[in-house]
Amino acid sequence: MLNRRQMLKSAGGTALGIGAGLAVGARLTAFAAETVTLPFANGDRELVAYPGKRPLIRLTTRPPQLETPFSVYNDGLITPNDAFFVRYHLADIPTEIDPESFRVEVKGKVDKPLSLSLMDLKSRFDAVELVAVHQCSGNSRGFFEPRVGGGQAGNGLMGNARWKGVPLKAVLDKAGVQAGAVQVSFGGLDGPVVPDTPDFAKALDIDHARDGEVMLAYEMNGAELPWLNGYPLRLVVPGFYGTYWVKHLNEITVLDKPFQSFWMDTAYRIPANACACTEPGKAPTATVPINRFDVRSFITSVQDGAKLKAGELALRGIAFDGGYGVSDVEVSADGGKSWQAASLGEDLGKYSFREWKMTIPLQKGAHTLMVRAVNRIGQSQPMEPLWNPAGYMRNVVEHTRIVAA
Ligand SMILES: Nc1nc2c(c(=O)[nH]1)N[C@H]1C(S)=C(S)[C@@H](COP(=O)(O)O)O[C@H]1N2
Ligand SMILES: [Mo]
Repeated sequence: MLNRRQMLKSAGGTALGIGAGLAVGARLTAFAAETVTLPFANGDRELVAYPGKRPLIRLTTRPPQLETPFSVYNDGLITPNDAFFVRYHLADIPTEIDPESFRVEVKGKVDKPLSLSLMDLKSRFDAVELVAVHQCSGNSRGFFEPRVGGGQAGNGLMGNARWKGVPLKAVLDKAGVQAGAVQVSFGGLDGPVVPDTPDFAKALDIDHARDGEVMLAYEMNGAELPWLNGYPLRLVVPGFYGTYWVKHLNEITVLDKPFQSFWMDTAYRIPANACACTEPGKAPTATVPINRFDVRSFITSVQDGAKLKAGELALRGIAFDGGYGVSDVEVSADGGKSWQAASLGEDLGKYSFREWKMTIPLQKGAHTLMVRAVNRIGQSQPMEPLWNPAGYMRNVVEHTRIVAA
């Protein structure tokens, strides 16, 4: 038996517990291996290894916020657990969780409140699996012009994993949702250090919560959830931004009124218009809670600024959207004047990264490569970046400048 109460030391001196996968007595020390520079002002970051993680790009120390180095996305369609990004709002993150005594409470407007152990979830419900992209609303925020406040991330606050768990619908059905229910709220084990800071909590509309896809996940890529990704249980909300994917999930409450919380009413809101954008520098007149991903695509095989050999260039990358599924990916090698269809790789499901590939002839000289994706309902990506005050939802067609000799 592994002793999950094992404490580990990180570089900041904070004790961090660790999930399965490490033998009793193992000690990991977060250490700075090297530094990287993200391509915007003040983009210098340390690469730091935390428990259960390979060296990742550190945004903040307390709580740990870690970004995936972009090269990882070229290694395969599934993002390995030890490379998956980490985001927390509140500094008091759990350092000790006993998997035997852990319970998730299901309460509020239900006929029969439940208190479920991990064993209950695994033995009393049918397990489901789904490949889905998880992405922070503020992924790529560091590229916003004019700059906006918040974590100055490059493109590494996203990842694609195979999640396994129990449909939230099955758990709600067992508890018996009462007539008049309108939303379900979710809370986790982490909390604020200062009592005045609002505890992190999110809510979904009742129909969304019961769509059969929203999942209480206890496994990620065939292993227990990494500690920093929400061990032992997290909410998975396919196609929706990461803010709803509550980690260390221990409270599910059915409500007969819309949930009131700083994290729904004030934070994580976007302009209430079709582009979720405002004129740069301007505040929106009306807002709505952030919801589904927009369409994005990236070249992963070539980095901006690369020096290459003229001849043939094999390009590949990833594309994804909020769950309609990517239907087409096009590549331009002349700065957007002409576009050609790329071929799509294996379909791991409509919520997954989709691989694309294309080989282009490469003349000597400087070139600007671009990629854009279209989803099954015809949504695509803007040629010019859209702006909003919180720095959410960047999905501009990216430019990759290369020189061939
Ligand atoms: N308990 C808890 N869950 C949380 C958060 C948090 O601060 N606490 N942050 C949310 C946000 S904004 C994001 S982007 C994702 C990050 O998940 P990850 O750390 O597994 O990548 O967790 C979400 N769930
Ligand atoms: Mo986030």
